[in-house]
Amino acid sequence: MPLTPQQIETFHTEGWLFLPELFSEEEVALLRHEADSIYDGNRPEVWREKSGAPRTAFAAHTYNEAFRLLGAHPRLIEPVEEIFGEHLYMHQFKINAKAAFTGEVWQWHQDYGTWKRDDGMPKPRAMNISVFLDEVMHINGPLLLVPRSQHEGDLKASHDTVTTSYPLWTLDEETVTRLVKKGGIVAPVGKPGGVLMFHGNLVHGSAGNITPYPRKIVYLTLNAVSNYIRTPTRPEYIAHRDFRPIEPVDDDALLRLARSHRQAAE
Ligand SMILES: O=C(O)CCC(=O)C(=O)O
Repeated sequence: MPLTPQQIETFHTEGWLFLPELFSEEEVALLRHEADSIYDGNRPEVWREKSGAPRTAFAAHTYNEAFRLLGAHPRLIEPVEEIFGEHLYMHQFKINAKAAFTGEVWQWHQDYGTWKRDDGMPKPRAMNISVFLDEVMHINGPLLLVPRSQHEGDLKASHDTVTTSYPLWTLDEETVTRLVKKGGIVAPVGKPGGVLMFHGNLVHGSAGNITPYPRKIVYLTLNAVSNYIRTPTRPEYIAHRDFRPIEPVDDDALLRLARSHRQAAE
């Protein structure tokens, strides 16, 4: 379903857009189940918190059928193609766990800050579009966004390799305070199946999760094909080198797979 002109305008002004219930419970239940079995395995693409709990699983679309279909799903690819007016390839794919009781912080940052410095991405013509696999609540570490901060461009950042297990180019407190004074902070919440898209320069982060409620979110980082990365430094499974345009699958492909899994289990 194409974005409405009003949604496109909101995205350009505010830097983010939330689309509730874009995926059904049947579709999301399969993804949740597959995510948990990926976390339970010991693939090198699964990164862990210092406690050993899963933090993120990279590149599941390359080895798991349900996530392959999600990574080429028209409900995710088409809105981003509409914004950029160009075909897209997958720059990064990750399933962030924010595990119950132990999920750790994501420091304040802009995604493009890392894509530019670590991967040599020329312009902020990439963005994250994310799918909630669990209910995201105000209490279980939702994403915190600073609306309209994308208009500030690429901000000064420093490489934080110590706060968490995942190195990130992060913003200082003075910068975040200045931008929050202007734009405030929002925390989009919603049921599993909701989709959040946000501009590559939108300032965001998330707090730790000390509740018994896990908060899994899948992030597709979709990059305009002409904006392919020039000087990657991170492993292939974190910053992909396959720049071929994504060909969307059928809209019901994930639902069909969910049904076939269910039948096989009965
Ligand atoms: O999942 C989260 O809480 C934050 C993830 C994030 O900020 C990112 O991947 O850039």
